[in-house]
Amino acid sequence: MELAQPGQDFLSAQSYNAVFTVHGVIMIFLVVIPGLAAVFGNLFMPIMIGARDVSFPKLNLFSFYIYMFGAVLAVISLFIGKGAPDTGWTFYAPYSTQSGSNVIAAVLAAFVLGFSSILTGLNFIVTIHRLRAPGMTWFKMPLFPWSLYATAWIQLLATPIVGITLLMLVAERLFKIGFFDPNLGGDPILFQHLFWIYSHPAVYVMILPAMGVITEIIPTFAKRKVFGYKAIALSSVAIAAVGYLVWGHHMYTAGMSGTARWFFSFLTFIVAVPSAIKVFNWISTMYKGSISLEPPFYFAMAFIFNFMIGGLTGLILGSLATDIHVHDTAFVVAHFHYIIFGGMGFAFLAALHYWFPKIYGRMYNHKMANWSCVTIFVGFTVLYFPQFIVGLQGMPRRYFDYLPQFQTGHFISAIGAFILGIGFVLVFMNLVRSAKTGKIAESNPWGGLTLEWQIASPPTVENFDEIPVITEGPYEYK
Ligand SMILES: [Cu+2]
Repeated sequence: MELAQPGQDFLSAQSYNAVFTVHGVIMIFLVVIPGLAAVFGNLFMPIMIGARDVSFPKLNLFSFYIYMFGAVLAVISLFIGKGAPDTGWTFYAPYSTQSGSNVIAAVLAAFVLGFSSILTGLNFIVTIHRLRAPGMTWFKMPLFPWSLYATAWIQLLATPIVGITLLMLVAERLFKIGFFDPNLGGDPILFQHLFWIYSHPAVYVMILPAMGVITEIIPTFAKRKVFGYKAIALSSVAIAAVGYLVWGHHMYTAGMSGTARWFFSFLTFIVAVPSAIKVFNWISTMYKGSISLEPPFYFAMAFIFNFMIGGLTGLILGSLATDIHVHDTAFVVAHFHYIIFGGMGFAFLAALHYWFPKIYGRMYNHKMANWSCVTIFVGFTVLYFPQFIVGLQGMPRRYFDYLPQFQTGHFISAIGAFILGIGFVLVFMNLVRSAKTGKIAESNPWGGLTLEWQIASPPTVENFDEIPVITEGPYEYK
């Protein structure tokens, strides 16, 4: 709304900075990182591998409490002390070491939330190693658990790095220890390196479970055995591994050596390969399938479409020459939201509509779900696509005001935001109402072959009366 037209409308420049910072902190650390893995992973990963629960249920509960504590701290940071943090969710030094706003509380919240992420990752790794049902070899495991397994290793190994980085920032602010501030003998580029060594892999914490969900939905609705099962399983692991090595692509303009820059660019192109393999496999799975057009399938199609645009524009950002032009413009904002909202967000909605009847034992209104999918997709496209264009034209991101020539794109985006909002109201109304009063759903309304569809809806406390013995692969549609 602030950007719908040039000039100051609703917010001061300072509050605008605070609003996009808080938006970033809440969405990244409280919604997108834990969203799919913690919600649907906890609900369905144990069932899908034939287990009664995760390996350490109490640790699981503990990490939920840590999450709630971190969430409260993050929200409190908006209101106490000297005002909401204004650094952007990346907390870049040296500004974050000097800003008069409430940086320490927000940083500590992110630090606390990291423990929740690490403990959940640890729990999932142990569960997948130790609790798979008899006969479920690694390559008979469904692909959503595979994606969570790859994600869990990132959570376990990468999160401590950002934890330490944020503590260094706090130490610098409180005790004037010179890590990042050149005036104290520090180096601000060091912060960017440490930050992105975690935060690039963190993008895969967000997107890998999304890919896993889509891989569950497409075979079910195409009634086809998934194409290239092993390639999809191993590409998750490949993405997790190579994803550690590409952090420098956030820093092409930060003053790294030419050698470092082309090397990071090269590795970034490599990590695109396993992602492309997945898209290829999804499309091949649908080929000659007998497709039933249900709401989860529509959300999954919207995911693939958005993810392809997000992925291809990622290549533009991964190339040195083009990145220099669009660095720190609205183009980056558009790319990021295509991956995270168009990708992870749509996958979350797909998962919600796919597993809803299993979770509540009730079915929602299909027509309304389809309309909400269309509304959200239209709103999303109208909101974010113009940002590619104003970005290419040179509109810097995170600016509270702009020159008149950027107005058309911003105005269209503002309209899209309202359409998007209406779409979410539709989803919310449909699902909340149906959770209480929807038609009773069959235990397997979509004809899924994975284990969660073979038990009652909603599942009983320990999922299975008797642990199943696995003889076939997860998507054996003949
Ligand atoms: Cu990155």
